[in-house]
Formats: sequence, structure tokens, C-alpha cells
Amino acid sequence: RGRGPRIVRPQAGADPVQEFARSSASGLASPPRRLVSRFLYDAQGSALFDQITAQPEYYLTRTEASILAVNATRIRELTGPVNIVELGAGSAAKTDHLLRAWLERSKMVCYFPVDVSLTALFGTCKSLSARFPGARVTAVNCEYGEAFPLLAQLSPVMVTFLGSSIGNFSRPEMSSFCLALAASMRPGDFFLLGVDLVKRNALLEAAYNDRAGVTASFTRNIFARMNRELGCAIDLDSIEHSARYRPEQEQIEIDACFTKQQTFLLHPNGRAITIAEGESVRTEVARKFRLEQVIPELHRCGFVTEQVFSDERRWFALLLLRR
Ligand code: AVI
Repeated sequence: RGRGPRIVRPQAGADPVQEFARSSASGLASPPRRLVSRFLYDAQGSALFDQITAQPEYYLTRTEASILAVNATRIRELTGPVNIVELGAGSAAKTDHLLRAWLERSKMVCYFPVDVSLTALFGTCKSLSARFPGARVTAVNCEYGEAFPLLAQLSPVMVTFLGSSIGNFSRPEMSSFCLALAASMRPGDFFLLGVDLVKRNALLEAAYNDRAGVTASFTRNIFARMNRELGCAIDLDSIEHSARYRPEQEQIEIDACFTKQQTFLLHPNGRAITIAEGESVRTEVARKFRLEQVIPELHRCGFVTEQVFSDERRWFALLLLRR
């Protein structure tokens, strides 16, 4: 009670700046140029993403939170008093519903937020511990997969992966993620997965093109991060954010389009990469799901469906799965 957050770093040692440099250099080297979207989430990027979740067009977070508000107690009834591991620290609002439902039934809940951003973790831990004195919060500072080896010792557990973050994986990345997760969990453990559902194109595109321009700043931030951390001198005003929905692929594709030629000098190896005027760099995809496709895919990975929760408009779904 009242103490600072406990933080564990399972993979301490890997130098995040080196990793960002290596990954950026290989992603930018040749067309189709693309960056690894996890690098969008440094302290600034995580703060911008929090702002995105509050934009009127970005229905995902609000819709998911409303599903949790209605169903958290039911979820706790189905899982029993399990530990909660949250992949991606997420906004406090969503986690609040779960912790409240857990604490209605028991005096204590062990909550393990996993995130690559230490700053985001500090913020989450501090505010949750203050509001939920019954929550034992242990922050895990690493990539999702690096936390998997911890899961067996945290069993019985419910792993949550909310916000449709799974949509930011390509199809093969998603299967390897789910297979690895299932392999790391004990039979009987739970997986609570949030997925954004296919809906009208205009609604989807609006969510990634908010009028206030926060999503555009989020896209630019990965290049701002190169300036900050890798000593680049990219003209951020030369970057236009583009987010389009591709109905055939059922995914949003986000690109940074360069209106002026830019040369990237990536410290520490100092390699120069030139991006011509009119070229673009893919920063993210956000896949959208159909229950009739995603559920069998999850079953193939080793999960069984316990219950599916959705909102009245069927815009978003929360799948409670069991290993
Ligand atoms: C974190 N993830 C689920 C967000 C999404 O909707 O794909 C990331 C995002 N990028 C731009 N806006 C939101």
C-alpha cells in the first residue's frame, strides 16, 4: 500500500536505441518501405495514442470500455479469482472495469501490466495503485512475447489483449503470436481479446483520420523519434499522414507520405537512406475482423471460446477464450 510500483524487466540488456536504429534502417532501406509499429510507442507516442482514444471519431476504446462496463462482473464469474496480465498497459478506464469487478469479489487482485514504454507503465501503475489499494500492481517492461515465459508461474491467469491491438499484426504475425501465447499458458487459463469488427468504410476511415490531427501527429512521431534518438534531421513538415481502408484486405493501411525528398542518416551506423518526394513509408496496418473468421483461427491456435461479448451496434467484440 502506498509504495511505488514494482517494475520487472525480463529482457534488460537489449539496447532499445540500437534496436530502433537497426529496425528503422532495414525497414527504410528499400521499397516497400515499412517500419515496425511497436516503435510508435515511445513516451510521446504513448501519450499521443492516449489522446487518439479520446477523439470523437475513434470509437474503438469507448466501445470496448462500454462492453467491459456491462460485462466485467460476468467475466469475473466465468474466470474466478485469477491474476490479470494485461498486454499493452492500455487506458486506465478499461482496466478500471476489470479491477473493480475483481475487487467486488475478493480483497486483493494481482495485476501485471506489460508494456514497452516505461513512462506509460509508471503512469498506469501510479494511478491504478492510488485508486485501487487492493490491487497489487507489478509492471513488466518488455515486449509482449518476452512476457510469455512468465505466464506459467502466474497461473491461474487471464491474459488480456485489448483495444484490437492484435489488428496491428499481419495475419502470419497474429498466428505466431497466438500460438506462442497458447503454448505459454496453462490449460484452463483465460485469454480476453478485443477485436474491432468490419463495418462501414467511412466509419473506419474517420477513426484513423481524426479532425484534430492527433493520428497524423502519431504517425509523424515515429520520425520525430528518429530525430530525437537516432540523430536524424527529418523535416517533419514534409510528412503527410494517410490512412485508407482496403475492403479487400479488410484493413486500414497507414502511410507517411513524403512531400519533399529526405535523407535519413541513421546513427549509430550512420547509413544514409534517401526517400524521394512522393514516396511513402508504411507505419501501421489495423486489420478488422469478422467473428466467423477470427474465432476458428483462435481455435486452431489452441483456444476455446468461453463467451463472446459485443455492443448493440456490433462494432467491437470481446472474446473470452480458454486455453
Ligand atoms: C493500438 N492500436 C489498436 C491502434 C489501432 O487502432 O490500430 C493504433 C492506432 N493507430 C492509429 N490510430 C490508432
